[in-house]
Amino acid sequence: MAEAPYDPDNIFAKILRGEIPSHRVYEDEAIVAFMDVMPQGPGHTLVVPKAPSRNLLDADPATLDALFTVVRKVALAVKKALGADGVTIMQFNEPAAGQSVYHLHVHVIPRFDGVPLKPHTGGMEKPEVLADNAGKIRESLAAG
Ligand code: DGP
Repeated sequence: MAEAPYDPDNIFAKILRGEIPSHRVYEDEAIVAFMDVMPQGPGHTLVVPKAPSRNLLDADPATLDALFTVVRKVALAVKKALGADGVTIMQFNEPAAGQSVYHLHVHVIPRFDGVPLKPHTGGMEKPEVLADNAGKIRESLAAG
C-alpha cells in the first residue's frame, strides 16, 4: 500500500519549529532530542532529525548517519543519568508497526534489571518528572 506523504504539521515538526514546548536535552545542526511525554520507562528520550521524513523508509541515508551517531551519544547519557542497567532502542515505521507520529524518530529507553517496559503510547508523565529527568540527561551529556 502507498504511504501518505510527509505532513509538515505533524507534532514533532511543530516541536522542531518551537511551536509547541518540549523538554529538550540535545540539539545540533541536524538532530534534536527531547523527552517522550508518554514514557515507557523513566528517562525515555526521542532522537529526531530536523530533516523531514515520515520514517526510516523515506529518510536520506546521510540523515541516518547523523541520527544514529546521536542515538548512541544519548543512549550512553541516559544510561549514566538514570543509573540504568541497559538501554532499549526502538523505531517504528507505519501504523502496522506501531508508528503514531509521522516524523522519523528513535526511542531511547533506559532499562533496569527485572523491570518491564510500560505500554507504548500509554499514560502522560507529569511535566515535573520529565523536567527532572531532562536535567539529569543534559548534565550527563555535558559531562561527556
Ligand atoms: P511512535 O509510535 O514511534 O510514533 O511514537 C511516538 C511517541 O511520541 C510516543 O512514544 C508518544 C510520543 N509523543 C506523542 N505526542 C508527543 C508530544 O506532543 N510530545 C512529546 N515529547 N512526545 C510525544
